[in-house]
Amino acid sequence: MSSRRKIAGNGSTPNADSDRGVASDGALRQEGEFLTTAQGVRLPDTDHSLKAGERGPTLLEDFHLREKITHFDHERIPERVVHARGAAAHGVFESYGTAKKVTKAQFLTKKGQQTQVFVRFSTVLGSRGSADTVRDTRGFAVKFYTDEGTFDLVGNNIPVFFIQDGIKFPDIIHAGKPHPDREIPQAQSAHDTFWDFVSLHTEATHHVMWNMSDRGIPRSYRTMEGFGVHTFRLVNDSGETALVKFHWKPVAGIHSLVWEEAQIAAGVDPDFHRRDLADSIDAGIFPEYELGIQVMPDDGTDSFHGIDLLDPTKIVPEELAPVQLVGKLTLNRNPTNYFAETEQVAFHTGHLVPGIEVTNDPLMQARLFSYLDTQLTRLGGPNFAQLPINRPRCPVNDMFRDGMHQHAVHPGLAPYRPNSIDGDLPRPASAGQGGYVQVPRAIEGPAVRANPASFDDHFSQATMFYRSLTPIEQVHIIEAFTFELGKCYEQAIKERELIVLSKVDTDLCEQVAAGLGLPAPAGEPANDVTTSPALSQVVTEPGPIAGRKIGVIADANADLAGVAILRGVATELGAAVHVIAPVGGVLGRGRTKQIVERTLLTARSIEFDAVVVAGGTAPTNDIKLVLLLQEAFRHCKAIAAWGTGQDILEDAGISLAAPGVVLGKKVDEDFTASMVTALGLHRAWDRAELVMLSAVPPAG
Ligand code: HDE
Repeated sequence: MSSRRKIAGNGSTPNADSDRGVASDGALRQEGEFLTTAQGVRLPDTDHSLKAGERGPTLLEDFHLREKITHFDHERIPERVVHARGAAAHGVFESYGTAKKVTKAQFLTKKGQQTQVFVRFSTVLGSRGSADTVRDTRGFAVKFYTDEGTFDLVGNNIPVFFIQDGIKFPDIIHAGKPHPDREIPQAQSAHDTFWDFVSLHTEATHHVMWNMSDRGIPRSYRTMEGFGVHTFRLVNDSGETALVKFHWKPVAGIHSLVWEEAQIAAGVDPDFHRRDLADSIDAGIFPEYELGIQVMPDDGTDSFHGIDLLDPTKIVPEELAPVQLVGKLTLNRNPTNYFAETEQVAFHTGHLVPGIEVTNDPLMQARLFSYLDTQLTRLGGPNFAQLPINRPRCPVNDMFRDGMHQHAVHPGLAPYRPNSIDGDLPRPASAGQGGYVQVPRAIEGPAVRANPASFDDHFSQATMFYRSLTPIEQVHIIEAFTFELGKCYEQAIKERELIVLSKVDTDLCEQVAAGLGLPAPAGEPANDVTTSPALSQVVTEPGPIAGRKIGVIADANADLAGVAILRGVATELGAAVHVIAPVGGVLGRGRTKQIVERTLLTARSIEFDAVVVAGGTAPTNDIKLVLLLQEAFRHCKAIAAWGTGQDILEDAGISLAAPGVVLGKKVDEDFTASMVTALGLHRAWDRAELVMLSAVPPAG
């Protein structure tokens, strides 16, 4: 092994170029095989401080001790004020070329064009160490390193926002964060200040409905939609404009956890989503999303079918403006270093490229200020664009100079324009030369602190959302409201939120009121709302199973040949099989050999999309096995068994006749096909009635 390779094991890369310690991606790397100080002086010992005698005091002259501790003392930077908890991946975006009609942005216009990307997923409310599976909105921020400059699509997994005007952002975030006296609860909306705010700001109602729905607890980042939320203005080569909303459609389908799973995961595996993301990429099951656009005419009204396109609490139903697919994102590489990449990445809604412009949405306008401003504190000065993860992958000549953490050694004398010293460079670029020239848009009107009247409708789309869902999805919303409001101490807040719900849907309001033991106020929900079936995430046809996890319970006596066949079928389709046995080790030998990856002690049902009991497995009275099977059953997951494995299911109290329970004599084609179908449906919701997680009393 070469010395370069050895260094690679120490955090360096084999492709470091001739510039000492600088790799081909421009990042600084550690190099050399000897331990040194930050100044490169070789060190004989980093385990003992310099002392006056073995039992004596430490000497101030120990420059290595002081340098090491000082650097450690300053290892942390301020966490993001929102979206602090995140996980990220590198990837590639490939354009279908279909957006050429509406935009001149080159990374979207050329068919097959590939652009490097970095994507950071996040929760909003929690601190950096909080759990992944809390009920919250998820960030979905994508940095496209295009040849024309960096474009950031800083979106969420929910297509609307709580507030219509960015000036209220600090207020909603203060309300959602832990209470200032005790700093609890962490990463939760189930507390008084959140519900106080949203019940007093009814423009939040639509977003709250999404948060309380299954969208608030995604199964995985791989199975989550993304939205740009605001309306953007796209400009094509001929200067024609269109209003557009961006969507990310996960190829693996949209799937969520059930609430009990989310709660268990928060304790059993707080890293549930980031582990899944990293593991999938490591396993070569790359998360994929198609980028889509809804295109609306830019006719000067900024509205479409009566929907105000500048109001970020409104969606445009897909039935009115279909999502046209324009490219595919594939996440194919995990970050090398969490801090350098995931933590230091700096997104900004103002990172735009020619062909993509903003609109007057007052939420978007405030964001255009906030992101650059927040990076100054978080990343310690104005030069964060020089950090490797933030560096554009095209020439940069900005005439910016100096400042904290300046990495460049700028030659030349004249960072100003025009100049007669440095050859009058850099020079401005016209639109024809790729310059970002805004489409001229007329702006006039008195300076007022007011919203247009069209922003006053706070309920009709909340009603549309609720009524577009299937009954089981509605039950989940009812349960979520009942849980969250049930955690509030203030009676007045619960009562006020019930008044809000009475304006969304009578049945919803009555069911939540019944759960809270309060009277349901009479409201006047809109009756003439057209539903949008595209809003439901329940599938009726089985979808792909790539990325799904199957837990197979087996032991040394089990039909390991059957396990091997099941593994073969699953692997072919991109799903993973993990053998769960009473103790660790290896089962069997030769072609049917199975490595035990989980034991009954380390496995928990939340990890798996399906649980299977292998034929021949010896019955056990281990309560952990009963718990595993019952949880998977209660969460409506696919359950299967072959041969005598069925007896183990029955012993655990699983009804063999229940929907989504697959049985077979052996692992043959019928058995595996039924398994694949059950997994592709994600959950056997028909089972839900048998296993209601909480009994919501009937209204009235
Ligand atoms: Fe953000 N938001 N935001 N936001 N946002 C931040 O920027 C802000 C909003 C979103 O993974 C901050 O670098 C304001 C909507 C994501 O690094 C900050 C307003 C949407 C991320 C900020 C909003 C988002 C952020 C904090 C109201 C969805 C994480 C740290 C006007 C479309 C990006 C940072 C990452 C992060 C401000 C509303 C998405 C403070 C003022 C709406 C995904 O600048």
